[in-house]
Amino acid sequence: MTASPVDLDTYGPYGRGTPTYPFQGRIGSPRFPAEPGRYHLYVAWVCPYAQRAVIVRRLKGLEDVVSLSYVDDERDGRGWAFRQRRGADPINGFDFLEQAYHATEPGYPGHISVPVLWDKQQGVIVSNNYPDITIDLATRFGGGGPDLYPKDRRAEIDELNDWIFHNVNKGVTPGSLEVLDDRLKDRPYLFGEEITEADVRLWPSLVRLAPFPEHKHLWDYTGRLREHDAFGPTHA
Ligand SMILES: N[C@@H](CCC(=O)N[C@@H](CS)C(=O)NCC(=O)O)C(=O)O
Repeated sequence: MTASPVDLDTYGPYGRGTPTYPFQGRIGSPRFPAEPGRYHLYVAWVCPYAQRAVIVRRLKGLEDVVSLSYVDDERDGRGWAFRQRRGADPINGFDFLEQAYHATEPGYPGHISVPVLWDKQQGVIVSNNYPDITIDLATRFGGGGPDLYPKDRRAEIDELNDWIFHNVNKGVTPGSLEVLDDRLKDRPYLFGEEITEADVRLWPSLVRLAPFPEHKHLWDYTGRLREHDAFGPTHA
């Protein structure tokens, strides 16, 4: 089954609730061991926060380890839903993503966000806390690809990620593109020769900006990642 079409007349527009993060399980904890095949990602094609999880899954070669599906691109008052455009929910047959929340916590009052990491074995949400999801995908299942969160650079990566959140992800602040452009003048990625979690945090915001070729290094960097097969196919 899938949800009926978006119907703003009947259901009104989606009303964003207060962000709450009651689901903050971690892969690798006793409750959620890092077992291949056990977890599923619900993401939205249009959501840059969810896009990060898609990128990391691909970078680490986890396509056969963690399954993934998309909610529809549009919402009405019923929130994220599964429709024909992106397909039915292959795991639970839900029509609406809120069913995953209510299966986890009956009467759950918070807002319904993507990405969601779902535990197929216990039938509950592990996490909807997007920064934890990418870190856990990057570090808990082995997998190939770059070390996105190298132990000796975690503090620096966390610090830059925080800056990226406040100066780019939430809206570009004056001067921030110049700072990034300067940083990238002598390196292909934010931390040097290898892609890290910081690049995964930054790029989904950059590809949504109007063209900025005056920031040549940053512009080239955005194009470089666009060519990367873990990044490019995640964006229209
Ligand atoms: N701070 C965000 C992080 C993730 C996020 O923004 N996801 C968006 C889509 S890009 C979402 O599903 N938000 C829920 C909402 O709009 O109520 C949130 O929880 O809303």
